[in-house]
This record gives sequence, structure tokens and C-alpha cells, in this order.
Amino acid sequence: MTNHTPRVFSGIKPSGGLTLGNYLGAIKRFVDMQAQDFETIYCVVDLHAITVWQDPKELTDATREVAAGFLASGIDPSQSILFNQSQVPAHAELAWLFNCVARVGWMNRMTQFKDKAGKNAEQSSLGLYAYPSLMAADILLYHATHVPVGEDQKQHVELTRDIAAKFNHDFKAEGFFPQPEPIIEGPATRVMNLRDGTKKMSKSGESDMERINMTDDADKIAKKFKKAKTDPEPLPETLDGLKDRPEAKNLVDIYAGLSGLTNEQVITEYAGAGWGKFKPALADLAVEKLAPISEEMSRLMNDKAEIDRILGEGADKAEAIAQPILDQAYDITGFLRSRTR
Ligand code: AQP
Repeated sequence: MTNHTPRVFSGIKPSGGLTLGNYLGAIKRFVDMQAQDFETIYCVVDLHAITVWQDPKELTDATREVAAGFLASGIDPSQSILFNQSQVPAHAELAWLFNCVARVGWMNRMTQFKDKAGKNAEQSSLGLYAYPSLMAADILLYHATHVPVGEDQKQHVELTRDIAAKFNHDFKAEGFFPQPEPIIEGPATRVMNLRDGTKKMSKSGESDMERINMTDDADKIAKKFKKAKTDPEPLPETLDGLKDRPEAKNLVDIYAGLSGLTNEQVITEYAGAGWGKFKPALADLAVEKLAPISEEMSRLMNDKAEIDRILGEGADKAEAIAQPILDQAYDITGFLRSRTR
């Protein structure tokens, strides 16, 4: 088995404004991993965004805004490679090879496709169905070994491992693609919808009241937490008391994720507290943590040329790693390659 350099890859779709779910489940972890002994590669995955309709007039700025969210949260382009996916065509090219490795039966098991396509599967884009194969290409194109993601993406990273193993086996290229590890850490790996604690908080959810956007101001944050669905019971004395109380558990998880405390510590601090006490404390904490990030995001969005420059330079650095790996994958596949470049 080849020894692969410890390398992190992860991405976020520019399919709407960033949410507190994206922040706690992904971006905050990206920043933590940047401080460790990894090469870190972070991507605004615009090819994934168009698996559902995106207005071209909005997509460009949505891409910049996700990049601004990364930068404002602490991703440093001198330490991490930051770029948007469509500027490195190798992603789409490797995805095609993987479309021919992955099996239809594997794709049929993907719960995210079922959730997103809903009853309208026949009308969904073919891209939405093949999304996990592009995600596998994103990760394996860099021989990434670690993939920080929220809980909802675990199944896709597992599929990436299956695709890597099948490619290596079918082409007798043992160890060529690594087996990447999903890194799902922290107390808020699945932040739930504020109006329905059984559904995930999403950028593209129907109502703005169901999510906290990273750019929401203090009044909006306070209003959304105040109106967040809960049950009539106060907070319990122990974590066990949150069982079967999805909305209450979600607010405790969010508090823990933002404060850096564990869920147990939050419960100990607020044991017996009513929502009239806990919700304003949570809103204050969210404003304290998000306001500096959202201020920096709007400052960055006033200098779009600078964001574009960072993404362009990042794409050059990403391509320098990706292209030789794609070339090897083409050679392994047996493609005739006689062009002189
Ligand atoms: N609610 C969440 N809790 C924890 N982590 C989350 N992530 C997304 N929502 C939550 C994590 O954020 C990363 C980027 O996700 P994405 O934007 O590429 O795709 P997604 O998971 O489909 O996110 P959304 O917000 O639900 O987007 P839409 O509504 O456009 O489909 C991933 O690591 C994800 O786990």
C-alpha cells in the first residue's frame, strides 16, 4: 500500500447563503485542521451547485460569498489552497472515470439523492444523481486522506472509499487511490432546522426562519431563536433528558458548538433553565461569534477582485497537484495519450 501524505480536502456548494450548519459542521472544522499537520485544500464546489438550478446572475457572487465565508472564518490562503472547482477541469474529468467505476446500485442507496429529489426523482438532473461520483473525484484527485464533513455527507465519503477500492482493484493499481477518512467531529455535526428538529438546517430550505445565515444581523438571530420550535419542558439535568426532544437537543448542540463547551457542560450550566433564559443566551452567543465573521465577509465582498485573485491563484496551486494524478489515472485506464504539451 502506498503511503499517502496526510492531506485534507473538503468543499461547500455556492447554492445559497452559508448557514450556521455549514459553519459548525464544516467551516469551523476546516479552520481547526488548517492548524494541524495537514496540507489543507478547500474548495467552493460550484459544479455541485448546478446539480439543482442556479441563476447564472447569482452563481458568480454566491461563489465569492462562500469564499468570503471561508476567509472570514480563518482560512488563510498562505496556509491552505482555496479555489473554486470549475477552474480546475480535472475534477469533471476524473468524475467521468468514476461514473464508469461506480455502480448504479451504489448510487441508488444514497439517501441524500432520495431526500433532495423527493417525489420528483424523474425530473431531477442526471447530475444530482451522479453527484457522489463527482465528490469522490474531488477528494481522490488530490489523494486526500482526511475529509472534514457534517454528518449528512458521511455516506458520500464511504462511497468514495468504495470507488477508490474498485478502481485500484479493477485496474490492478493497488494503493493508487487512498482510502480517505471522514472526519465528523464536534458537538454540532448535524445542525437541525429551527422549525422542525427532525430535518437538517439547509441553505436552500423553504423558509428563512428555519435557518441562521452567517450574514444574519443581531436582530434576525434573536428573532429566529426566539421563534425556534421547542417543547414546554425546561432543560434537563442530564444529556439523557434530551432523548426524544430533537428541538431542545439541537439548541443545546448549537450552544456547545459555538461556545467550545461539550454538550454535558452546557446541560450542567443550564440545568432546569426555561427557554426564556436559554434562548436569549444562545442568541447573544451566536451574535458574539458570527458578527465579526459577517462583518469581515461584507468587507471582503466589497473587494471582489481580491477574492477572484485568491481563487485564481488557489486554482493554479490545486491544478499543480491534481493534473499529475489525473494523468496517472488516464495512463492506468489505458487511454492513448500522444499530444505534446
Ligand atoms: N445542518 C448541517 N449541520 C452540519 N453540517 C452541515 N453541512 C451542511 N449542512 C449542515 C455541512 O456543510 C458542508 C457543505 O455542504 P454543502 O453546501 O456542500 O452541501 P449540503 O450538505 O447539501 O448543504 P446544504 O446547506 O443542505 O445545501 P443545499 O441546501 O444547497 O443542499 C458539508 O460538509 C455538510 O456536511
